[in-house]
This record gives sequence, structure tokens and C-alpha cells, in this order.
Amino acid sequence: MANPCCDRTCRCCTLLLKLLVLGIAAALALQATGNLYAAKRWLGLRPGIFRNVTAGPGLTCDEEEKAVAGKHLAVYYSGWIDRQSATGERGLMFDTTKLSQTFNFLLGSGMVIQGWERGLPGLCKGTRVTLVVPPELAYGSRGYSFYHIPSPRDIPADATLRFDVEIVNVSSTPFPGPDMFSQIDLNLNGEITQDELEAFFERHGKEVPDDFLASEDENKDGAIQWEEFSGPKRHRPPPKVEL
Ligand SMILES: [Ca+2]
Ligand SMILES: [Ca+2]
Repeated sequence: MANPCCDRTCRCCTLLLKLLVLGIAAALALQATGNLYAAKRWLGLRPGIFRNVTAGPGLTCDEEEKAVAGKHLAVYYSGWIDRQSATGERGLMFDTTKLSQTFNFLLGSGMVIQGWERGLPGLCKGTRVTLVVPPELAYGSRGYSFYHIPSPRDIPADATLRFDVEIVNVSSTPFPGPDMFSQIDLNLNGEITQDELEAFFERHGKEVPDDFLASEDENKDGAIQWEEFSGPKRHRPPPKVEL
């Protein structure tokens, strides 16, 4: 998965009044332009981000279960090009953690886009939330490429994105990271072949993106070694297994 990585900055509560004023201004502007989303939902402390809790406790829980800057979050999520995006194929799902492991990150550290950094704080473990994030709080005018080569799943410049996020867990200590390399390397010989790629994607009901192997295979030997793999992996190579 290409994480929703970006630059970061954690906002401070002292901006509360200013943000509230900006939120009201944004809501009025949206009403004037007939935005697809109910203007009232843009009111509050996170102007520019549509946030709607769809299940779970929302904002009410013990402090240790609340997502705040400095806490580690484990989430499932899916991301789409939003239906009101100015660019991209509206409704296209560009990424999802469904059927795989959670995406784990440190809130407030800048590991994720500003739309998440601003949209997730205050929510509780077990909450499902929809976030609609404007491009300036997502990937802006640069967009994002998942595979370092053109792909239909690339996020184009100036795209508005929609995420459905489930906060599976909140912790003061890090969760174990996913190890995608070992999940794909079925025979555990320390390299990923085209056949293993196809088997992995088939398990998830998808096709291998064109040129995926070629884009990772830096030494052009027809396989992706641990050192070449750019996805989530352990911090050292898996042990070699004689076949
Ligand atoms: Ca292998
Ligand atoms: Ca290689």
C-alpha cells in the first residue's frame, strides 16, 4: 500500500476560535456554491474537511482510547477519488486495506496527509468515519504515484479524496508493522517472482499492475529481492530457505 504519506504539522488548540470562524466562512461559501455535501457538516474545528462518523463511539470514550497527536493508530481504510473532485475518475477506489493488515502510524508525526492529521484527532477506538479531504490537505498539485510508473490508481494533481477509516486500535506504544514482503514471497526464498505477485494479487481479487515487477527489480534479474522491495517489510531480510 502506498500510505497516505505527506509532510506534517500538528495543529494546536489555541487556534480554536480562528478555526471556528474559518469553518463558518467555509460553510457559507459552500452553501452559496451548492456543494454536494451538507454545509453544516463543514462547521466546527476542522474547516475544509468533511467528517462524518458512521459507526462506533465517535468522540466519547476514555482518554486512553482517543486518537490524539502522539498516539499510535491501527486503521483499516479505503480511499476513493471523491465524487466532487475536479480531477481524476470520480468514484475510483485508489487504495484499500481490506483483506490485508491494518495500516499503523503515529498521529501527529506527519506520516499521513494533513486531512488525516486534522480529521482523526478526538475520535475513539472502534469509530468508523468518512473524511472528504480537499487537495491542499492531501496530495495537492503534485498528486501521488503508487508504483513509480503511471498507473490507473495514481492520484492526479488537485484531486479531492474520500476516505472511509475504521480506527481499530489506539495505543501509546507502536504496533508491529506489516510485512508485505513475506506475505508475497510464498516460498520464503527471499525474492518475489512474477508468479508470486500474481498469486498474491489474485488472493485479493486484483490483477498485478502493469510493470510492477520491472519497476521494483533494480538489478533486472527478473525477481524482487528484499533490498529492492519498496513496500512494508521487516527491518532485515527474511532467512533464506533451500528449496
Ligand atoms: Ca519467492
Ligand atoms: Ca532483482
